[in-house]
Amino acid sequence: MTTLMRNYVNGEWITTGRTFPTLNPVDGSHVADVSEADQDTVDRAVKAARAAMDGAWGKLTAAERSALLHKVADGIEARFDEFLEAEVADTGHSYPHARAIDIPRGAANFRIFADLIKAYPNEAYEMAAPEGGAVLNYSHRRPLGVVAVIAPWDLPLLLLSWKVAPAMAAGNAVIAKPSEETPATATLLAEVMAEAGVPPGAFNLIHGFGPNSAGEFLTTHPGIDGITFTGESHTGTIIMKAAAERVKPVSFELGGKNPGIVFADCDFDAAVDGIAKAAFSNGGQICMCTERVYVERPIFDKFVAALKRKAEALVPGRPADPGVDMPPMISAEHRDKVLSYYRLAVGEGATVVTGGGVPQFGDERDEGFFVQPTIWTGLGDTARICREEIFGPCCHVAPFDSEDEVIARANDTHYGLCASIWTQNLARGHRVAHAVQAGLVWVNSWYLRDLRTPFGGVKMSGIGREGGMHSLNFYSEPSNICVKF
Ligand code: NAD
Ligand code: 6OH
Repeated sequence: MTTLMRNYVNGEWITTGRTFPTLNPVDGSHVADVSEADQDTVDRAVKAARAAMDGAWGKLTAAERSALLHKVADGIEARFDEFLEAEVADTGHSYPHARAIDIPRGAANFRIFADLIKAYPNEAYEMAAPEGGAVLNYSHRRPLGVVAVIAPWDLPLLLLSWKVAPAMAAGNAVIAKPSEETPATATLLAEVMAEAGVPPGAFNLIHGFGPNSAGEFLTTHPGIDGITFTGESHTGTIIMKAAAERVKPVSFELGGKNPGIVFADCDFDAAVDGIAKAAFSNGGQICMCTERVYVERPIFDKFVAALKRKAEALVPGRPADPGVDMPPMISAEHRDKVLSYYRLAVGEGATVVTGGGVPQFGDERDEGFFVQPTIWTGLGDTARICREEIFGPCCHVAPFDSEDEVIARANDTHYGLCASIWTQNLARGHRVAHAVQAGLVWVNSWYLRDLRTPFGGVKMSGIGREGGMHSLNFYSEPSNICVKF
């Protein structure tokens, strides 16, 4: 029997007249049908969220919300295997990846914000009143109200919960829309919310697409008090215009064209390993992946050869295949986009060091959406494949001759999400990290995350920071209370 994933509104499961299918990207097989939220469903979700703010949910203390969110984390852990199977079926992620990252981070996101909300400090200032007497100013934080969460497909549960958890910890009612490509773990999350006893309307789930569908209905809705979004920069510009109509706050984590900078004094093996991870993890489908690699000239040839060996050792395949570490692209459409860049690279005159095509399996995986990990050299920085986000397992590697030169080239982009720097000269590591225009810079590592730290991008890579107290700052608004006594 075909599974139907439904919308979850005001504690009830809702179907509409329209459904859309989701496919398993490993072999193109049908996973489930999904009920697409229409305008009426979105209206009901907004109304339910508002009622929750005015009702049981809005009356909970921070400690009570914290306890509920820990129960949500418990619920994810208790149903770990169901979440795992759901994420793997939607994304084609390998089991080791989903087991180590996708699902544990879903639970961890709820735990960290459940803990932080209990330690969230308020400011207080004392001063003397001019006419005598004392004055105490202190800030009192209120939730924004009804928050729209729009998530992408690359790390579905991780990225949705990264925003749902702090929004709810801060006391907001949430309407979450997962990507149309990956609705399964969000649907399980709604079940867990219900089981944990989250009051109706505090967490609502709507399914659908962006334009002229659930995403647009939600982000243009007059009843929304804030929007938090992860996805493409272009989508961010559309959502920001919608939010501007009513001057609503937005928090955006958007695209990137992230540089990896490798100095000749690096720990060579660690740098090759780190850049290979940064370029090819999850098939390059993580916003922090590296598609521009700059290598100091004395080690350039040796580095390219070593990176080629890493790329060619990657194993594409089914999530349970032994050693698999190269998942498919999320969809046929995304595969076609990546392949169009593979063709463009050749058209632009790149040297294809490895890859550039589609792996052949001779079985059902040929119906899936795989591409080969690909490395190019030989292009200038103005080439389109060196400037546009591809979001696939590919990178261009270019030589450089000086620190100043590589900083300028790394910064010559509209994006600014993250960068990695590889050097054993710590002073240089700090110096270059300060000069690179990015929201996150790793020195001798990549995608090491401490969830308390600010996360987000500069330029077209985003607006605002989430993570730890930065998230709680976005999802609440301070009022200054000034008391004379
Ligand atoms: P996308 O922008 O196409 O879609 C993201 C979400 O927005 C989906 O849920 C989609 O349905 C919705 N959406 C699309 N158009 C909309 C509209 N007009 N109004 C409202 N909602 C709309 O992005 P994607 O293809 O799902 O994800 C890949 C992109 O996301 C890449 O650019 C990647 O860099 C970026 N990304 C960034 C981060 C980050 O933290 N900076 C993290 C993950 C992904
Ligand atoms: C983007 O694809 C990945 C973002 C990762 C996080 O937000 C995180 O918290 O690890």
